[in-house]
Amino acid sequence: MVHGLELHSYWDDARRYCYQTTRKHGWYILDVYDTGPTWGPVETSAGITVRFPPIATRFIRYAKGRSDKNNGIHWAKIRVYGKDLKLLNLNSAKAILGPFEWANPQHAGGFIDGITERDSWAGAPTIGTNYTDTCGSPDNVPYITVDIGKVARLDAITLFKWWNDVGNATETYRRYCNQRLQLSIDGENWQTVLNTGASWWASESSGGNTVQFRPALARYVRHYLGRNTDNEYVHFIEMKAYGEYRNELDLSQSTVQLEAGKTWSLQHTGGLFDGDISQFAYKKSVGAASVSCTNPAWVTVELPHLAILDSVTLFHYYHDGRAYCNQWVELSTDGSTWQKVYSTGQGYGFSETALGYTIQFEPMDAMFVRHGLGGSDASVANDNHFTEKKMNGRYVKELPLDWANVELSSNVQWPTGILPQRVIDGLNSCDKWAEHAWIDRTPTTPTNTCATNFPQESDLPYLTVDLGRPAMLEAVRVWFYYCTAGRNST
Ligand SMILES: [Ca+2]
Ligand SMILES: [Ca+2]
Repeated sequence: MVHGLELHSYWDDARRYCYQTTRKHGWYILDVYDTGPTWGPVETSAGITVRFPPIATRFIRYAKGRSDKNNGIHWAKIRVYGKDLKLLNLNSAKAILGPFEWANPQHAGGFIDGITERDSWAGAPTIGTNYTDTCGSPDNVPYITVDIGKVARLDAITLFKWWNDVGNATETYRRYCNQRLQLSIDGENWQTVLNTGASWWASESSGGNTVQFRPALARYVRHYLGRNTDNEYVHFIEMKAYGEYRNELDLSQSTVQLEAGKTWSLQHTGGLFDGDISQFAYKKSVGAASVSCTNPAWVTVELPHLAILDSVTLFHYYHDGRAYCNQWVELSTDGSTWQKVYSTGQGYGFSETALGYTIQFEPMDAMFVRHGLGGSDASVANDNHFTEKKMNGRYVKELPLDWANVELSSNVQWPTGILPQRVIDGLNSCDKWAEHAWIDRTPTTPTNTCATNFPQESDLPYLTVDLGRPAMLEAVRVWFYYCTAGRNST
């Protein structure tokens, strides 16, 4: 998985280079940097940093033109940032053959048995002489669906087929046409990440061929495969997936807030995370009375740490198959700015079941998850029941700051007694405020507003944390003086 490049060139005379590009050449599918005919940035000893969303890749091509100082083209160094791909364990996966006349339908599992050797073809799904594809109709292409068993984030997929190392009259190595690879969360809606059409795709070899795509959530992977350059047989040998299974967050340390002004008939907030969704579990969970499709009530879960979430599953009372109206879910990192990821409007949502309802979305930072719920279509009462919540994602890991140093800015006079390292010592007690970084601007500015105290951004006091070494940062959390209620900083 690669997410950044550092491109170094000759830089001593502050030159710039044009026509710098990682644009597609042949089968390269991703362009992460392209200056076109204009000059790129002035070169320095730091090089040029290019950032992009993570993608699995093996080859990086970097082309460049002349500089604005002379005709010379100098590549000095390339640094690549990322991490190795992680193989997904497919032990619980099932390979399901499409409706074709397979030579050996009993060997469907050979597609995901971990064996990639060419000679293992007889123990892996094969279409034999009964197939007459000419790389023509895409409707007549054999396929296999792999049900991974649960939703995972997939980063890349490697496909292995029968390959030859001796060549033939027209092709050095065997190639296959009509290849498609599709991903799906639910087995119904598919995202196509490879489609060769009638063209021959990449040459086959013992290492297989890896399909490159932006990381995607999927439980089902479907692979279509046509004939090959040697003959009309179709040999699926193996599929390897790279990525990670979704991780269920431990919510036991969360806190819950119930919307003010509503009539909460049940307020057992711990019941939202106790795993119990049995028929009378609602009595030991949370519910509001007098709700309706125009008068929902919300529950906010505050996670113990910032998390990167990719789904939320909602459980309500379901034992009579009821549906609830006016449902929504929104996420926030600070509890004040919210992003909606689900809404039924004032209408009814899904019919409730023991599976709950899972809302999937692109991985998103969140510390607060708010869920609104109106009344139900059950005739018994105008109340609602939140019985359980589950969330998938991961908590953001705190970076140890034991190599770090704090430096105070030199554009202001800081009070004496400040111990800058206090800012990263993990403690934020109110009685130690004078030892943390602080400054009082009142004597020089009689009017206490942000505009008069700090007319220029260059007047602002600041501190710098030197982490001591480079790190991939995902979030920074800052505490200001909070020991007097109602204070805001700008
Ligand atoms: Ca195999
Ligand atoms: Ca529960």
